[in-house]
Amino acid sequence: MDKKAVSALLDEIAVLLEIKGESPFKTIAYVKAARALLDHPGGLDEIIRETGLKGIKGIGDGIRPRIIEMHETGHCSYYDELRASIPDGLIDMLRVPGLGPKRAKQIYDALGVASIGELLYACNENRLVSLPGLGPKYQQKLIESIAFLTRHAGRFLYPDALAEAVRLRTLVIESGLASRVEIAGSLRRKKETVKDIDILVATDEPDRVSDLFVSLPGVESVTGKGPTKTSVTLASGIAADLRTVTPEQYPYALHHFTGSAEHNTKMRGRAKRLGLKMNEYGLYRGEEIVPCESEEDIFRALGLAYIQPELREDMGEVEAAESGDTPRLIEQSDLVGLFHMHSRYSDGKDEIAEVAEAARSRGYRYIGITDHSKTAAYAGGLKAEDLQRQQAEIDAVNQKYDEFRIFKGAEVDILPDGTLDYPEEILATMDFTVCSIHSKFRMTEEEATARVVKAMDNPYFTIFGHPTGRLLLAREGYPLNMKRVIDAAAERGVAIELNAHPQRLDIDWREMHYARERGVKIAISPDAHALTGFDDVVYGVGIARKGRLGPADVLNTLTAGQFMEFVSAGRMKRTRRQ
Ligand code: DGT
Ligand code: CA
Ligand code: ZN
Repeated sequence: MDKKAVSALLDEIAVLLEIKGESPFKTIAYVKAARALLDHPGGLDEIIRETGLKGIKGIGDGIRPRIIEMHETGHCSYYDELRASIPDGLIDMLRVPGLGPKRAKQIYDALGVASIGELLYACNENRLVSLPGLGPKYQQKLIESIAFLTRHAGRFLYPDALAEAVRLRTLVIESGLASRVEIAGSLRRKKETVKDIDILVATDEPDRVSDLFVSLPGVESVTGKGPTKTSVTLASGIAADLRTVTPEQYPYALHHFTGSAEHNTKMRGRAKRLGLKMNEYGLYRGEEIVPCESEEDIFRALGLAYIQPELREDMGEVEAAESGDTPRLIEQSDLVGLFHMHSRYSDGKDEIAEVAEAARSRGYRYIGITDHSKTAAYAGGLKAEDLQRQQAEIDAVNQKYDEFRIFKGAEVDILPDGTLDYPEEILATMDFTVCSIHSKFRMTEEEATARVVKAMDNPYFTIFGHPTGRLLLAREGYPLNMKRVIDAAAERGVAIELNAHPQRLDIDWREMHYARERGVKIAISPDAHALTGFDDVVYGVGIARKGRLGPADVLNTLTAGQFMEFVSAGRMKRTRRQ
């Protein structure tokens, strides 16, 4: 087991201990050890070899041998013991958002509820309200959470599925049995969540490729094995389909299996109108194949400019390609700077100087530091005096650089009444702000929209942070009339964030088309709480491409000077409106 797997298992032990009602100290010790291990530099092999796990703050004597056992044997007898003493259904219930281990155990003990289905039944029968500390509101929340879970069941976050897909692809390539191997489906389209992995292979030896595929490490079960399609389920729970075609069929198949189904339907309709027939194996005029060596050739044969995979969602991309232009979509290398990062002053892990150096070494020319504002106490929100110290420190670090700049900002809470969480005289000390909602999510669409629009009236509002507050596969956002929000942003010279965290990817790409039309700039932001957060930028770029954004649509392609002009233009616009 590697560091990540061991750390995850320690976290699981903590959860099991909590279900068992063990002392909180014991539980916390495992959570701390998990965290400490993850944060310790280097791989697990290296850490154990160099330290024997001794002298690492957070890893105590009791837990050390368990980690070594996991590392050496790939499992943990203590965990196995705990796990065997708790019903599977009870563990499964923890997938319900908002249901923690303690409450799950309470409901299990009192009502004998031991599965998600039984839990839903018990809620609908109004049985939870009789339990101490649980009321009708909580019961209703669980009903909604279960509905959410069912709706999103069987989907995976993009980076999780991508990592598995890349691993499988590499192994197939290394076999030397295939001339082409590509990840297709929703992963190739860079969708925020995916149902499964689709891998397409061009080969003259389909049987050998299929045999190899089912024997790859991580394959837990084989769910289908036909002449052209092999289906497996991986240990991580993700299903993967492998399709084999001949090298001649490959371009047509690549287009077909990239999808989306809706895009394909549109393309087939177009082919038909041109007197052609299109399927996964070819493009035909009567009996004769229209020869294509690449996807570009296929689009050309249909009188279309090339359409990048990210755009193939039947969101107007086929119509746009009729005019012959392939849009220049944003690339990571277009990003000049990054906004929205946290430092140690609030809930970030690193010093401002470290964040700056990490950004600079990755080629960025500026960053915006945005620690949390005072009301966000759970995230170490900054009081006025902390902010002063933080800004002095930024000034000091900025002194060291000529060609790099740290902008002073804050992630300012938009309070329930639509005011910002700092008074004007404090906001005036900042170069810019990211303003976001972190409290009182339960609002009607009208209330939420009014809250945001009112906040945007404030001249110091620069970027609207993670607009819907959603957490993919875990939590729906608050209801927001995004069209009205985008209109308001356009009128006030406010930018909107595309939060690049893979669980957020918020604003949604489907809304970005309208933002682009209205000329609202989108800031692709890592919302980094540690240096690893820089790695998330690529996911934001992928989603921005799905939203058809080019360099001119993105706020952080501006130079530092242009950005300052953007901020003051927005301020002036709003001051004049007041
Ligand atoms: P998902 O749900 O994340 O797996 O999304 P996809 O797009 O990967 O969907 P999937 O795995 O069911 O199918 C892979 C590709 O196969 C899809 O992108 C397009 C093609 N395909 C699947 N079903 C249909 C269909 O009913 N009609 C057409 N024209 N193409 C389809
Ligand atoms: Ca798929
Ligand atoms: Zn936030």
